[in-house]
Amino acid sequence: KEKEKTLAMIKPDGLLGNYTERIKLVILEYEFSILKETTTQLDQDRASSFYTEHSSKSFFPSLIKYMTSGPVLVMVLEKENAIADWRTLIGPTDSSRAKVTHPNSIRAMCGVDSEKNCVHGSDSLQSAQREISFFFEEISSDSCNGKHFMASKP
Ligand code: YYY
Ligand code: MG
Repeated sequence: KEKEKTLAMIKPDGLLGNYTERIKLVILEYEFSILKETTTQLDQDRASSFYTEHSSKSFFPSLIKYMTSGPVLVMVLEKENAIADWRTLIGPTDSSRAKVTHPNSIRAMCGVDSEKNCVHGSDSLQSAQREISFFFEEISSDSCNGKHFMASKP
């Protein structure tokens, strides 16, 4: 089976709570390679764009406020079945439920509720490609005639 890439993010409460090293130990224990990583501060526009699929949800304004409240750490993880395996490791969206139903998941370990859930993982091949490009392949239209640079995609 071919290797797959996914986007993982440690959200503001994960960084604030000093969970980065613990999360990276899980990443290495499960034999993901960390191909790229960067720390960035999202502003309103970028956070809204990242979560555009949820823009009509009632929780959206609060989510954007939270996601812009501090820096995030984004990583491109690679291994066989990376997208599904990372989603399994992080657990359900609501950390308070995860603590009951998936106590060994990352969201159970370091999240709080359905908003402050500590980590993100791409949910499909399509979103993984979009989200990796969102953080790591922003080439200005001036520098490549409006075409996206695809070199690091499989
Ligand atoms: O993919 P995942 O992060 O597990 O959940 P989504 O349903 O895609 O929601 C994205 C994001 O939105 C979630 O990580 C926290 C936030 N959110 C929320 O604040 N309140 C909810 N009831 C549901 C989701
Ligand atoms: Mg999602």
